[in-house]
Amino acid sequence: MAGTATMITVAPTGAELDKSAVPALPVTLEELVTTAKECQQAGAAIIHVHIRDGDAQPTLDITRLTDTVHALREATDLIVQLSTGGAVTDPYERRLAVLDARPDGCSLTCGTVNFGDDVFMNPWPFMCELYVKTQELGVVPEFELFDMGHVASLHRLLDKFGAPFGGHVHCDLVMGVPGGMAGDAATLVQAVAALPEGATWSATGVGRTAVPVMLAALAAGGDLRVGMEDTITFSRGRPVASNAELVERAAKLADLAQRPAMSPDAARAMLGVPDRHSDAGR
Ligand code: KMH
Ligand code: ZN
Repeated sequence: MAGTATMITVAPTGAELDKSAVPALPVTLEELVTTAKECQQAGAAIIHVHIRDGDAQPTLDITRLTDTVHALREATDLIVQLSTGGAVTDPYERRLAVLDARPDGCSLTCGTVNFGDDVFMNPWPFMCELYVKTQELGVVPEFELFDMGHVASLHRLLDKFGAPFGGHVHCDLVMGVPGGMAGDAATLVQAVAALPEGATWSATGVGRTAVPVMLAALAAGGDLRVGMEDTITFSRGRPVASNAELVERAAKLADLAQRPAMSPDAARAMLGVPDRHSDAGR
Protein backbone atom coordinates (compact mmCIF):
# COMPACT_ATOMS: atom_id res chain seq x y z
CA MET A 1 0.00 0.00 0.00
CA ALA A 2 1.22 3.51 -0.78
CA GLY A 3 2.55 5.61 2.08
CA THR A 4 1.44 9.16 2.70
CA ALA A 5 4.72 10.72 1.57
CA THR A 6 7.28 10.20 -1.19
CA MET A 7 10.90 9.53 -0.32
CA ILE A 8 13.12 11.26 -2.87
CA THR A 9 16.70 10.16 -3.46
CA VAL A 10 19.10 12.29 -5.43
CA ALA A 11 21.93 10.62 -7.35
CA PRO A 12 23.91 13.70 -8.37
CA THR A 13 27.10 12.44 -10.00
CA GLY A 14 27.46 8.75 -10.96
CA ALA A 15 30.61 7.26 -12.38
CA GLU A 16 30.02 7.45 -16.09
CA LEU A 17 29.80 11.11 -17.11
CA ASP A 18 32.72 13.40 -17.96
CA LYS A 19 32.85 16.77 -16.23
CA SER A 20 34.21 18.28 -19.45
CA ALA A 21 31.09 17.19 -21.33
CA VAL A 22 28.66 17.99 -18.48
CA PRO A 23 29.95 21.09 -16.62
CA ALA A 24 26.97 21.11 -14.19
CA LEU A 25 28.03 17.72 -12.79
CA PRO A 26 29.16 18.04 -9.13
CA VAL A 27 32.60 16.43 -8.86
CA THR A 28 34.48 18.26 -6.10
CA LEU A 29 33.58 17.91 -2.43
CA GLU A 30 32.55 21.56 -2.38
CA GLU A 31 30.28 21.11 -5.40
CA LEU A 32 28.81 17.96 -3.89
CA VAL A 33 28.04 19.62 -0.55
CA THR A 34 26.45 22.62 -2.28
CA THR A 35 24.36 20.27 -4.43
CA ALA A 36 23.33 18.26 -1.37
CA LYS A 37 22.14 21.37 0.47
CA GLU A 38 20.14 22.56 -2.56
CA CYS A 39 18.61 19.13 -3.06
CA GLN A 40 17.61 18.81 0.59
CA GLN A 41 15.95 22.20 0.32
CA ALA A 42 14.13 20.99 -2.81
CA GLY A 43 12.78 17.86 -1.09
CA ALA A 44 15.42 15.10 -1.15
CA ALA A 45 15.79 12.76 1.82
CA ILE A 46 18.68 10.58 0.61
CA ILE A 47 21.82 11.26 -1.39
CA HIS A 48 23.34 8.40 -3.42
CA VAL A 49 27.02 9.25 -3.66
CA HIS A 50 29.77 8.51 -6.17
CA ILE A 51 32.90 10.60 -5.76
CA ARG A 52 35.64 11.81 -8.08
CA ASP A 53 39.37 12.39 -7.65
CA GLY A 54 41.35 15.59 -8.27
CA ASP A 55 41.11 14.95 -12.02
CA ALA A 56 37.33 14.49 -11.80
CA GLN A 57 37.71 10.76 -12.46
CA PRO A 58 35.65 8.21 -10.47
CA THR A 59 37.43 6.94 -7.36
CA LEU A 60 36.76 4.71 -4.36
CA ASP A 61 39.58 6.23 -2.31
CA ILE A 62 38.67 5.50 1.29
CA THR A 63 39.98 8.77 2.74
CA ARG A 64 38.01 10.80 0.25
CA LEU A 65 34.92 8.67 0.87
CA THR A 66 35.20 9.10 4.65
CA ASP A 67 35.70 12.86 4.30
CA THR A 68 32.68 13.01 2.03
CA VAL A 69 30.47 11.16 4.52
CA HIS A 70 31.52 13.53 7.30
CA ALA A 71 31.08 16.66 5.18
CA LEU A 72 27.61 15.69 3.99
CA ARG A 73 26.52 14.84 7.54
CA GLU A 74 27.89 18.11 8.80
CA ALA A 75 26.16 20.21 6.14
CA THR A 76 22.83 18.39 5.69
CA ASP A 77 20.31 16.04 7.30
CA LEU A 78 20.30 13.79 4.25
CA ILE A 79 20.79 10.04 4.62
CA VAL A 80 24.23 9.44 3.12
CA GLN A 81 24.18 6.39 0.88
CA LEU A 82 27.51 5.45 -0.72
CA SER A 83 27.60 3.57 -3.99
CA THR A 84 29.22 0.15 -3.80
CA GLY A 85 28.70 -0.18 -7.54
CA GLY A 86 31.40 2.35 -8.33
CA ALA A 87 32.50 2.29 -11.96
CA VAL A 88 32.38 -0.90 -14.06
CA THR A 89 36.18 -1.09 -13.82
CA ASP A 90 36.35 -1.08 -9.98
CA PRO A 91 37.55 -4.33 -8.39
CA TYR A 92 35.39 -6.15 -5.83
CA GLU A 93 37.79 -5.56 -2.89
CA ARG A 94 37.59 -1.79 -3.32
CA ARG A 95 33.82 -1.92 -3.65
CA LEU A 96 33.61 -3.89 -0.39
CA ALA A 97 35.95 -1.44 1.32
CA VAL A 98 33.50 1.42 0.64
CA LEU A 99 31.63 0.36 3.80
CA ASP A 100 34.71 1.20 5.90
CA ALA A 101 33.83 4.87 5.32
CA ARG A 102 30.83 4.11 7.60
CA PRO A 103 28.00 5.65 5.58
CA ASP A 104 24.37 5.52 6.74
CA GLY A 105 23.49 3.37 3.79
CA CYS A 106 24.88 1.80 0.64
CA SER A 107 23.68 0.48 -2.67
CA LEU A 108 23.78 -3.28 -3.17
CA THR A 109 23.08 -4.45 -6.71
CA CYS A 110 21.44 -7.86 -6.86
CA GLY A 111 23.10 -9.29 -9.95
CA THR A 112 25.21 -8.78 -13.02
CA VAL A 113 23.79 -6.78 -15.91
CA ASN A 114 24.86 -5.63 -19.34
CA PHE A 115 25.49 -1.90 -19.03
CA GLY A 116 25.65 -0.29 -22.46
CA ASP A 117 28.81 -1.67 -24.03
CA ASP A 118 30.11 -2.75 -20.60
CA VAL A 119 29.14 -5.33 -17.99
CA PHE A 120 28.32 -4.33 -14.41
CA MET A 121 29.55 -7.34 -12.43
CA ASN A 122 27.77 -8.47 -9.26
CA PRO A 123 28.24 -12.22 -8.93
CA TRP A 124 26.46 -14.08 -6.13
CA PRO A 125 29.52 -14.55 -3.85
CA PHE A 126 30.23 -10.80 -4.04
CA MET A 127 26.63 -9.94 -3.22
CA CYS A 128 26.76 -12.28 -0.21
CA GLU A 129 30.03 -10.86 1.11
CA LEU A 130 28.78 -7.30 0.72
CA TYR A 131 25.46 -8.06 2.38
CA VAL A 132 27.06 -9.75 5.39
CA LYS A 133 29.42 -6.78 5.76
CA THR A 134 26.46 -4.35 5.82
CA GLN A 135 24.95 -6.42 8.64
CA GLU A 136 28.23 -6.51 10.58
CA LEU A 137 28.97 -2.77 10.24
CA GLY A 138 25.41 -1.52 10.65
CA VAL A 139 24.98 0.01 7.19
CA VAL A 140 21.47 0.01 5.72
CA PRO A 141 21.53 -1.48 2.22
CA GLU A 142 19.32 -0.38 -0.65
CA PHE A 143 18.82 -3.22 -3.12
CA GLU A 144 19.42 -2.02 -6.67
CA LEU A 145 17.40 -4.00 -9.20
CA PHE A 146 18.29 -3.52 -12.86
CA ASP A 147 16.54 -6.63 -14.12
CA MET A 148 13.85 -9.14 -13.18
CA GLY A 149 16.48 -11.76 -12.34
CA HIS A 150 17.81 -9.37 -9.70
CA VAL A 151 14.47 -9.61 -7.89
CA ALA A 152 14.90 -13.38 -7.67
CA SER A 153 18.43 -12.94 -6.32
CA LEU A 154 17.15 -10.50 -3.69
CA HIS A 155 14.72 -13.16 -2.42
CA ARG A 156 17.57 -15.67 -2.36
CA LEU A 157 19.80 -13.26 -0.40
CA LEU A 158 17.14 -12.54 2.22
CA ASP A 159 16.27 -16.24 2.55
CA LYS A 160 19.92 -17.10 3.18
CA PHE A 161 21.05 -14.25 5.44
CA GLY A 162 17.88 -12.79 6.94
CA ALA A 163 16.74 -9.20 7.28
CA PRO A 164 19.01 -6.24 6.52
CA PHE A 165 20.45 -3.98 9.20
CA GLY A 166 17.61 -1.62 10.08
CA GLY A 167 15.06 -4.41 9.67
CA HIS A 168 13.40 -3.00 6.57
CA VAL A 169 13.80 -3.99 2.91
CA HIS A 170 13.98 -1.05 0.52
CA CYS A 171 14.66 -1.50 -3.19
CA ASP A 172 15.42 0.79 -6.09
CA LEU A 173 14.30 -0.23 -9.57
CA VAL A 174 16.88 1.12 -12.00
CA MET A 175 15.06 1.00 -15.32
CA GLY A 176 15.92 1.70 -18.92
CA VAL A 177 19.63 0.82 -18.76
CA PRO A 178 20.63 -0.62 -22.15
CA GLY A 179 20.94 -4.28 -21.12
CA GLY A 180 18.54 -4.17 -18.16
CA MET A 181 14.77 -4.07 -17.80
CA ALA A 182 12.78 -1.61 -19.88
CA GLY A 183 11.79 1.75 -18.40
CA ASP A 184 8.03 1.61 -18.81
CA ALA A 185 4.90 1.27 -16.70
CA ALA A 186 4.17 -2.37 -17.57
CA THR A 187 7.65 -3.50 -16.55
CA LEU A 188 7.51 -1.46 -13.35
CA VAL A 189 4.20 -3.06 -12.31
CA GLN A 190 5.60 -6.52 -13.03
CA ALA A 191 8.77 -5.89 -11.00
CA VAL A 192 6.89 -4.38 -8.05
CA ALA A 193 4.55 -7.39 -7.91
CA ALA A 194 7.58 -9.67 -7.48
CA LEU A 195 9.19 -7.78 -4.57
CA PRO A 196 9.35 -9.28 -1.07
CA GLU A 197 6.28 -8.72 1.09
CA GLY A 198 6.52 -5.47 3.07
CA ALA A 199 9.35 -4.04 0.95
CA THR A 200 9.24 -0.39 -0.06
CA TRP A 201 10.70 0.68 -3.38
CA SER A 202 11.75 3.63 -5.42
CA ALA A 203 12.25 3.77 -9.16
CA THR A 204 14.48 5.67 -11.51
CA GLY A 205 14.38 5.72 -15.28
CA VAL A 206 17.65 6.25 -17.08
CA GLY A 207 17.87 8.77 -19.92
CA ARG A 208 14.61 9.45 -21.70
CA THR A 209 12.74 6.95 -19.49
CA ALA A 210 13.18 9.29 -16.49
CA VAL A 211 9.78 11.00 -16.68
CA PRO A 212 7.62 7.99 -17.67
CA VAL A 213 9.18 5.91 -14.88
CA MET A 214 8.68 8.74 -12.36
CA LEU A 215 4.98 9.06 -13.29
CA ALA A 216 4.47 5.27 -13.21
CA ALA A 217 6.21 5.03 -9.81
CA LEU A 218 4.00 7.74 -8.33
CA ALA A 219 0.88 6.09 -9.75
CA ALA A 220 1.93 2.74 -8.27
CA GLY A 221 2.68 4.18 -4.81
CA GLY A 222 6.48 4.11 -5.02
CA ASP A 223 9.28 6.45 -4.05
CA LEU A 224 11.56 8.29 -6.49
CA ARG A 225 15.21 8.56 -7.36
CA VAL A 226 16.32 11.36 -9.65
CA GLY A 227 19.64 12.96 -10.52
CA MET A 228 22.32 13.55 -13.11
CA GLU A 229 23.72 10.05 -12.57
CA ASP A 230 20.61 8.86 -14.41
CA THR A 231 19.64 11.66 -16.77
CA ILE A 232 21.24 14.83 -18.10
CA THR A 233 18.34 15.98 -20.27
CA PHE A 234 15.52 17.84 -18.54
CA SER A 235 13.30 17.87 -21.60
CA ARG A 236 13.86 17.36 -25.31
CA GLY A 237 16.90 19.43 -26.30
CA ARG A 238 17.26 21.06 -22.87
CA PRO A 239 20.19 19.89 -20.70
CA VAL A 240 19.71 19.55 -16.94
CA ALA A 241 20.95 22.75 -15.28
CA SER A 242 21.32 21.30 -11.77
CA ASN A 243 20.41 18.28 -9.67
CA ALA A 244 18.16 20.51 -7.60
CA GLU A 245 15.86 21.18 -10.54
CA LEU A 246 15.37 17.43 -10.97
CA VAL A 247 14.49 17.11 -7.27
CA GLU A 248 12.17 20.14 -7.53
CA ARG A 249 10.31 18.53 -10.43
CA ALA A 250 10.02 15.24 -8.54
CA ALA A 251 8.73 17.02 -5.44
CA LYS A 252 6.18 18.93 -7.52
CA LEU A 253 4.88 15.71 -9.06
CA ALA A 254 4.80 14.06 -5.63
CA ASP A 255 2.68 16.98 -4.41
CA LEU A 256 0.31 16.50 -7.33
CA ALA A 257 0.10 12.80 -6.45
CA GLN A 258 -0.89 13.91 -2.94
CA ARG A 259 2.14 12.21 -1.40
CA PRO A 260 4.50 15.14 -0.75
CA ALA A 261 8.24 14.80 -0.28
CA MET A 262 9.27 12.90 2.86
CA SER A 263 11.65 14.54 5.32
CA PRO A 264 15.07 12.95 5.97
CA ASP A 265 13.96 12.13 9.53
CA ALA A 266 10.85 10.33 8.34
CA ALA A 267 12.97 8.44 5.80
CA ARG A 268 15.38 7.43 8.59
CA ALA A 269 12.48 6.09 10.62
CA MET A 270 11.10 4.16 7.66
CA LEU A 271 14.41 2.59 6.67
CA GLY A 272 15.76 1.96 10.16
CA VAL A 273 18.76 4.27 9.69
CA PRO A 274 20.16 5.33 13.09
CA ASP A 275 20.42 9.08 13.68
CA ARG A 276 24.11 9.77 13.22
CA HIS A 277 23.81 13.39 12.18
CA SER A 278 25.17 14.71 15.45
CA ASP A 279 27.97 12.15 15.38
CA ALA A 280 29.94 13.60 12.48
CA GLY A 281 33.31 12.44 13.75
CA ARG A 282 32.32 8.79 14.04
N1 KMH B 1 28.09 3.01 -12.06
C1 KMH B 1 27.41 1.78 -12.32
C2 KMH B 1 28.33 0.80 -12.96
C3 KMH B 1 25.50 1.76 -7.82
O1 KMH B 1 25.81 2.92 -7.61
O2 KMH B 1 25.43 0.94 -6.92
C4 KMH B 1 26.84 1.18 -11.09
C5 KMH B 1 26.01 2.02 -10.24
C6 KMH B 1 25.22 1.29 -9.21
O3 KMH B 1 25.96 3.22 -10.31
ZN1 ZN C 1 25.19 4.75 -8.54
